Formats: sequence, C-alpha cells, structure tokens
Amino acid sequence: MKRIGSKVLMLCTAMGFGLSAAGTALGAETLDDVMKRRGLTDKDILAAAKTYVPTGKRDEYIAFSSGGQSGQLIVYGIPSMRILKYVAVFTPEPWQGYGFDDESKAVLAQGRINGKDINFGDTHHPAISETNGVYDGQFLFINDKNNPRIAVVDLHDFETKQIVVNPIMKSDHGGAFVTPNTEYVIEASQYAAPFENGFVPLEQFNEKYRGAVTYWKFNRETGRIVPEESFSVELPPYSQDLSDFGKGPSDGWSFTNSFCSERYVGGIERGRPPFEAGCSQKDTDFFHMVNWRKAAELVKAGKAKQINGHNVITMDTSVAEGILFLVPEPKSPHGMDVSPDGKFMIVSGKLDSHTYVYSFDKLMGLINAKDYAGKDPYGIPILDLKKSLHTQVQVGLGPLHTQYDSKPCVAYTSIYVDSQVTKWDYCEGKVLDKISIHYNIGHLMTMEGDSVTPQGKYLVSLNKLAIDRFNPVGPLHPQNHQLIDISGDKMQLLYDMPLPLGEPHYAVAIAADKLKPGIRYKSGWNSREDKRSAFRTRPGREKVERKDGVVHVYGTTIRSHITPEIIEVEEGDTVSVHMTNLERAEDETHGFAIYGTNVNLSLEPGKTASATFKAERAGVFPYYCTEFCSALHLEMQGYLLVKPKGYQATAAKGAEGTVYSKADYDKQHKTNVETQAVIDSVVAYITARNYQDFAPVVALVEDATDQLNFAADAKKKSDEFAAKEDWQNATLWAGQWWQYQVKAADIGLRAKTFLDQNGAKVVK
Ligand code: CUK
Ligand code: CUA
Repeated sequence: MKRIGSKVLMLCTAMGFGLSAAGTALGAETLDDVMKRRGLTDKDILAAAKTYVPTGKRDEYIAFSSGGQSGQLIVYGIPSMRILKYVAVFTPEPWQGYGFDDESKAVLAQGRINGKDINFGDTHHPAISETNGVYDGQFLFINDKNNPRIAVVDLHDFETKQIVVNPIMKSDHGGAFVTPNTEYVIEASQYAAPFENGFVPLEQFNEKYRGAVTYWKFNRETGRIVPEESFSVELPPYSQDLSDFGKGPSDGWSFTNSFCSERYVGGIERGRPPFEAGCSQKDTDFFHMVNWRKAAELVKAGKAKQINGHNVITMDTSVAEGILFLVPEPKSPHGMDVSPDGKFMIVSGKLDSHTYVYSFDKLMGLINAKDYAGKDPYGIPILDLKKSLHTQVQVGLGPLHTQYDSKPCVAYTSIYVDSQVTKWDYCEGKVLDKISIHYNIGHLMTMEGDSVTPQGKYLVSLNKLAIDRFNPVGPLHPQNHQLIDISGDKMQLLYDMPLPLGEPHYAVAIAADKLKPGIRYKSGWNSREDKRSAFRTRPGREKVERKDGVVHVYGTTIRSHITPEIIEVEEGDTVSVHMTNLERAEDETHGFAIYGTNVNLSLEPGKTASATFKAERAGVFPYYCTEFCSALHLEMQGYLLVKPKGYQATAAKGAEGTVYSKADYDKQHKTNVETQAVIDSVVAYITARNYQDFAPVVALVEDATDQLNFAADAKKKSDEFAAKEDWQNATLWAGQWWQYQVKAADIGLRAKTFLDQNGAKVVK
C-alpha cells in the first residue's frame, strides 16, 4: 500500500502538480469554476456553507423523526441532514437483528394484540424524556397509531426496550408526549371504539363507543413503563387528536383536541354522506382539558373502574370530581401546542385560516368560577370560546402544527393548504414572516422547540409531497424534509432531504452534546433487558450442551473467528445459539447468520444475543459473520451440520488440506518476528506520548493489548508444537499468532494517527 502511495506521489511531482498550490494547479477548480460548472448562485453557496458539515466533523443537533408506516424511527443530524440510523421499533429490522434474535423477538412479542404478532406500526410522534421541561436525552417514546401502542427507546444504545399495548383503545394519535419530569407518557385515542374487544353495532355509537386518554407511568430507574400504575380517563366518542402536557403554570393539566365531535358514523355505501362531510358540519369541535394530577390521585383513592385489567376513570367520575372540561376550538383542528412558558395553548383548525391562542389563566378563571357555556351530551362542562381566547391570528389556509422559537412570543405554524410556514407573534397576535415550502407541510420542528427552552436556529418542514423535487424513482415518492434557517428575521430555505422509509409525521431535535450513547456493552450483555445475559460466554468456555431437549450452543465471536466453528446436531433438534461478542473495540460489530434459518444476529461489542430454531431437516448449513469486520472477515465462518436421525459416521478421517513443513513454519516465524518489531516501534511511539489524555486512544490501547495477549497465547501453542516438531500445527498456530499481531498493529497505527492529528505531546 505504502509503495503504491509513494509511486502515485512521484508521478504527480513528475507531472508538475504542486501539492501546496491547489487552486491554481492544472485540474484543480476554483470556487468560481465550480459555481459556473454547476450553475450555483451566491445564495446556493451560502445555503451550502450553512448546512455543510466537513468530513470528520459532527452535527450540532440530532433529530429523531417518526418513520411513519415503516414502524421505525429515523435519526439524522442537523444541519447536515445526514441520516445516522433507523432505529427498529415496531417492525423487524435485520441489520440490528431486531426481530431475528430471541431477545428482540421478546420485545416485539410485548406488542402482540389479542395474541397476534403485529409486525407493522404507524409511528407518528416521538417524544424525548424531559427533566424540568428540558430535554435530558435519556429516553424516547413513540406511538403507533394503527395499533394503539407506545414504545420506549433507551438513548443509551438507541434500542427499543419495551412496547406497551393500550388495553382499551383500537387506535391512537395524541401520543407520545411527556410530563415535564417524564412521570407520565400520554397516549390519546383517535377513532372511537368500544373499550371491550367484542362486536358493538354502530347504532350504539353514542352510548358504547368511547375515546380516552391514557397516562402511562414511566419509571426512570428501570427505564420502563409500569402498566399497573398507569390509568386512562374516559372521553366522549369525539375522535380525539393531538395532545400536549401543560408546563409551568399549566403543569398538572393535559390538553387533547378532537375532530368530529358531531359523532358522525359515516356509511357512504349505505347512502349516507361520507365521514368528511358529516364530521365537519359544526363550526367548532372541542379540546379536552384533563387535570391529570388529580386524576392520578383519584386512581390512588380507588375511584377508577377496572376495564380489561386497566384503571379507567369514567366520564361520570370525571364530571363529579371536576377534572374534565371541554373547550370549543375551530373545526377539524389539528395541532395542540402549549407555549414554552405554559401560559398558552395554541390550536389550529385545518378548515380555518386562524390559529387560536387560549389563555390558561382565562381557562382556569372560568373553571374556578364554574362559568360554563353549557354541557355536552355526557354532562361534561363546556367553557366559552370567546372568554377563554387570548387572541386569534390569521396565519394562512390550513394551519396545522405550531413550534416555538428561542425568541419570546415567536412561533411557527405549518400551513398545509398554502404550503407555507408562517412565523408569528402569539403575544401580540401578528404575522412576522412567511416562507413557501414544497409541498403541503404537515408537522414542523424547531430545535428543542416543544421544550421549555426552545433553541431556535433551524426549522425542519416535514412535507407530505415531494412531487418534482428529486430525481424520479417511480410512482411512490420519497418524503421531503426541508431545512430552514430561522436565526434571522427572514426565514431562509437551505436544503431538501429525501426520506425514503415511510411518512414521518412528527420529529424532535436535541442538542447533540446532550446525548451520551455508549460505545460498548458490559461483557455478555442482554441489551434488550439491560442485564447480563444468562447465556454470556467467556473466551475459552465455549461449549455445546444438551438440556431439556434443546441443544444450547454457547459461542463467541472475535476478529476473525466464530467459536465453535463446527456445530453438530440431529435432525429434529431444537437449537439455541448464544453468541457473545468478545470485542471491546469501538465499532467492532460482528454479525451471525445461518443459511435457511432466518437467523441474523447483530453483535455489537460486549453483546450476547441468541437465536432459537428447529433443525427441521438434515443438511449442511454454513454460517458466517455478516459485518465486514477485518481483513479476514470472509474467513469468519462455520458449519452447522444437521445429521439424519441415527446417522453413524462411516467415512474415514478426511484429508487435512495443505500439509506444512518445517520450511513453512520457519517462513511464518520469521514474518512474525519482523511484525513484532513494527508493533514494538508503534508501542514505543504511543507510550512516549501523553496518550492517556485521549480517551479514544486509551480504548484503542486496551483493545491492542487484548489482541497481543491473544497473540501470546497462539505463539505459545505454536512453540509447543514446534518443540514436538509437529510442523503442521506449529505452522497453523504461527499463522493465528500473526493474525493477532496484524490486528494489534492496525489498532496501534490508528492510535498513532489519532495522536498525530490531535496534537499529542512527547512526555519521555
Ligand atoms: S399528525 Cu401527521 S401531519 Cu399524526 Cu401529528 Cu399532523
Ligand atoms: Cu466478524 Cu466479519
């Protein structure tokens, strides 16, 4: 490699390419040249400079976008808009082994509905855990609209740890949103349905169909939702929509809007007007105000009813206890966004051109004075619209969602029909700026824009249609997230990012430095349950064990081999393979896949994962590592041999392949001694510097030391065979010794490069 590199260099010099004179040299373009060739304007260059993150550098914010119908979560950086990860949540995802190893199958199984595996989810709203209303970067929650479920993702490793199924709903939408200290995660229903699981005719819609809002109790210590401590508040069948928790003065309350408070049931095929007509007749719908803190006390006091084994506060109880109120809102509303100071609730009507700013003070004044405008058919008090409004602002046609700026009173609302973002002042009630987007924006997101400390800077417009923005890829278009600079008075469109996974609805973005993900697991870790795996295996302790009719394989992976390399079972056996990745080095993930079995494990450093399957038929099943982990990755392989029942070995001992002589051994030995000299020089270089001041280098040195210990073991074996003049085994072990040396050298060189690039000092 080195030799080729210097040849190229010589060639360049000979041809007169000055390396330092870039820009004037032949073939090197100037910025002007590039702008001319690619037809770029000054504005384009400015936008590029605002989004470009140079090679090796990182983004300022990390966005978590729902993955829509993919049932996953999309993680990308802002401002570069580079996709970093798809986190599997409700849907199997083979790269992460999600749904392909036993541990994650158990997580997916938590999401079964009436005993049925549900491997699809429609994710809408991610929420990052908060402490005192500020994103803390520890957990993320996301809902599944189609199958009313909430998932918990631990941001320590970006893995889904838990799925809870709503025990009374048949769909949800107003989730996930968290209380300012993440005590509860909210999930509100969407399409009303009977709480019980049986059939109820639509004629009984008003009496038997119900909406609800569920408050899932979250235990931060265990990092899990506690279903037994969770509860729901029964709501009328009004098609509840988005929700938000109060904060500051409104902490203790939650707000959930609704559409179709007409309780229309459709039936176009029965000659009735369709849902869309029947559900938008009245001028207003209602948002629901729930005093959740008091509701929690009612549950503790035993005032909840048990439905499907779940605590439900009925509407009668809510009315009697004064914890539920209705507030008229513009018809077919969508967003429900509480201002950062908790004083205002902003709602937009999709069929109206105004945002409605409600004053929490005024709402509480009406509630405290029992000043009601009326009651709904279920006896729930209705507050007066005019008396509870702070202001109404004409922002454009089809306003949906609102997000907040770091500047006081400044909000941004997505305008679906006009395809715009409107920047406006909700204190003064005036429009400040508008920008066109492409096309039909749904949600929008500012940096930490739904926390108590929004950071402004960037806004992402989550557009529903891409139409002509990208190279065509067939009738199904990618989604388009547009990045907008909101740091100045005028908004500036910077970048279009296609998202080809599903239709993202909401997204949240957190300052990157608040996230502290790990780079390895404690050794032998079951990441899904966050504990040491019962199947962890240490190096040298690999074994195959038959127990209770199951063949358990306790294996390990480390560059560049899988142990065991041969697994023999009998036709009809149930096989449970447990693999532990012994690596400590950053990013040294191994995969483990077996032919024809639907097994693929992702083994990040330290992880133990299992796969259980039935060896249904006799045959030969190669297995291998699915991550290109080292120069000898292809050799990271093995055979699962499934023998027919009653098979007797008859064939003679097979041939060994190549036979090695003393000359082969001597040659390998000489190479190893030379390699060791290189390693020694690198070690001397590193230890002569203040490498301990650089955490990544310390980790690399640890890893290299591991490899050198393995090398010493292999050398010992090689020496022993050499002493017995068994040149075959002496040569093979000398080869293995060299493998470890090469890995150690590679790691050492990476450490040396890091030290050189980061200004390490000579200390001795
Ligand atoms: S929703 Cu899709 S654009 Cu589910 Cu929050 Cu508004
Ligand atoms: Cu391990 Cu490839």
